[in-house]
Amino acid sequence: MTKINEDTVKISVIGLDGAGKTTLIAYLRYGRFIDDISPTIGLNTEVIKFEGLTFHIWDLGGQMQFRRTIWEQYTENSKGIIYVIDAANRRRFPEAREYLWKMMNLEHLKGRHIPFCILANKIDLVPDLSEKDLVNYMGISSYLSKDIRVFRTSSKTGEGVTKALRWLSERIAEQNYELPRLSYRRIMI
Ligand SMILES: Nc1nc2c(ncn2[C@@H]2O[C@H](COP(=O)(O)OP(=O)(O)OP(=O)(O)O)[C@@H](O)[C@H]2O)c(=O)[nH]1
Ligand SMILES: [Mg+2]
Repeated sequence: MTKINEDTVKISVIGLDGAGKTTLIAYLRYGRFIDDISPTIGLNTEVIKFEGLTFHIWDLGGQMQFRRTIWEQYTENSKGIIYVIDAANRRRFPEAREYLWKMMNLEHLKGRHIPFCILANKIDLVPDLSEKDLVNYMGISSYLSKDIRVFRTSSKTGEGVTKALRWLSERIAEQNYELPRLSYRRIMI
């Protein structure tokens, strides 16, 4: 079991219930699709090594009752946020958009250059949906910056998962005072 120490980077994974957060984390952990995952009640944490970095991943339940309390509380001190959207469920885009905006404007996240990795997940079900489409649906075209990006992913096929994580870890490493040590570790491991 990987230990948590001061080099471990805290990341919070949020998004509506059923978006595929826990499945994504399971993909990262086991390298394959795990299809019998139950809805997350409250939160779970997982420690994952990714390209020489150790991520302490906080998987925050997406059901309504967890959004106000757990999302707000447990994103504090995160070095990065992953916001997962079910790209195949257009009916819930307005709700996904509402909470994305809420979180981007949260006091402890806003203006602090904490990278937001927004995932158009379940892209295997809607292969024609582009990143630009999702940006438009979420109303975030003017928010996109070097800290806020959208990636097309599938927690089923693994498409886009490594690319998104790599971007997030690079952004975190760049903005972190531990940069030299992180870079050194990345090369050595
Ligand atoms: N086709 C497809 N199905 C997916 C994908 N990701 C997740 N699923 C399915 O979507 C359902 C919900 O996945 P979860 O990982 O439990 O979703 P969650 O975001 O953790 O949901 P909460 O824990 O309730 O917040 C499951 O049946 C998954 O198998 C994906 O990329 N493609
Ligand atoms: Mg879950």
